[in-house]
Amino acid sequence: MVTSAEFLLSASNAGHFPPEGMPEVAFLGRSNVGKSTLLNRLLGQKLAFTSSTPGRTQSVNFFRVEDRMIFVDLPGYGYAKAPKSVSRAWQEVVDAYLLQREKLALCCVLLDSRRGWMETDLQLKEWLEFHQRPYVVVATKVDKLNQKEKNASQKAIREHYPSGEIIWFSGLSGQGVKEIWQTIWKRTVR
Ligand SMILES: Nc1nc2c(ncn2[C@@H]2O[C@H](COP(=O)(O)OP(=O)(O)OP(=O)(O)O)[C@@H](O)[C@H]2O)c(=O)[nH]1
Ligand SMILES: [Mg+2]
Repeated sequence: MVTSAEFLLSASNAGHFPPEGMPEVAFLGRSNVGKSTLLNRLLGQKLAFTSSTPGRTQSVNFFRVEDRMIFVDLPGYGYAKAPKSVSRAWQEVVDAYLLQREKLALCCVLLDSRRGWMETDLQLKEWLEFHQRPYVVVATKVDKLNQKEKNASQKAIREHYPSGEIIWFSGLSGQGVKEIWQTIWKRTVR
């Protein structure tokens, strides 16, 4: 597993992004979907700030993972209560990140397994496909579903994502951590 990881910096605009170097893995998804929780689970330590209050992560946070890669915790979108000025700022910094970073090796697109694709998720997916950014879908909070609900969720996610990889993740049990690491390793080997 990971032997060392550290918080690097938090950037509220593109001017504060660190210089590019190691391959980057970005965590994207709606507010409260579990991005920071997943990142902490992968690293085996609580480096990213998590909260039951949506909209907690408001800037782009960079974490160094050994001397191999950078994890990037992006602020969540689709938080209805966010003022317009905040959602515009969000859009700008996230767009800048996704457009500019040449070392972006993989985007983990997180969907709440109870909700599947929401409108904003589909917009993000189209955007990633248009700009040819590689991504994988992580369905979170799977501990909240029984088997029947999980089957229904899988079917719903597949409607907009017929053949790509779906990884089922639980921040409670750690289910999926191994699979997500396998995918990350595959995409980040230089
Ligand atoms: N049961 C369960 N709860 C989870 C899971 N993942 C996250 N949570 C909870 O969901 C809430 C939000 O988690 P965060 O990781 O902070 O979500 P986020 O996507 O980083 O949110 P923002 O930073 O606001 O965009 C927290 O209360 C977590 O404990 C999961 O897999 N299962
Ligand atoms: Mg967060």
